[in-house]
Amino acid sequence: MDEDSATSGRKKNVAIVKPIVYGNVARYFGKKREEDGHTHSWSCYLRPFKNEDMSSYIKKVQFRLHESYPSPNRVLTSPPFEVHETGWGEFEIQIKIFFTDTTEKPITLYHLLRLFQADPQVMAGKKNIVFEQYDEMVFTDPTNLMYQLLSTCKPMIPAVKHESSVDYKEQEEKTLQSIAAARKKVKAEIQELSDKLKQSKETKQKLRDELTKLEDKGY
Ligand code: SLL
Repeated sequence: MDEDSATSGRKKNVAIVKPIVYGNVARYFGKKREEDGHTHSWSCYLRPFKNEDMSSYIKKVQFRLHESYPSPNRVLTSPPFEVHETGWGEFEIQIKIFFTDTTEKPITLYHLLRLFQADPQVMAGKKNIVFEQYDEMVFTDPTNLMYQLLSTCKPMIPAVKHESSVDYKEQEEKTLQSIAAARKKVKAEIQELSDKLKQSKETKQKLRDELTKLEDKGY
């Protein structure tokens, strides 16, 4: 038996990070549809941030829609993991990711389906609205099987092109800048507090000395 299977089938002290993007695109029909009152077409999706075939380690993805939809539990067992629908209202979609190795706990994400945006082009149905979010799935001490699948993941061929309104490079830079600014602020606050502490200690010492002097004088 090798060392890994000896430790209850898990790779210890290992964390594998899989960046993902999830969200929705939507487009206004231009008017309300007579037969069902629907106004928009939309799709909700989960996809890898970088091009890779997630089907090796994802067994299925379940999108739970609003109860007003027929069979609201939509299950996809292969990529692309997305649901195409039409509707009239916004609601929260639960996205649950099940893994190939069922001992790995499923991950649940929530996405608020967005249909509306105060943009004249979007409101006229001339432009899609894209509302998505970057996130990371972190597999800590993955099972040996998951470790194998996660680390040998292949790209999708041909690569899938996606429309996206988000400039992730810019977002990353901005996030790093705000982290740096926050660090600087916290450092300054720590400095200020330790200066105050030092002062208080000096005052305390002075008072103590004076007290000793007074006691020596017999007060
Ligand atoms: C709202 N709380 O009132 C939300 C509910 C429901 C969305 C939104 C129709 C589905 C169907 C649909 O778009 N439901 O009729 O097939 O805004």
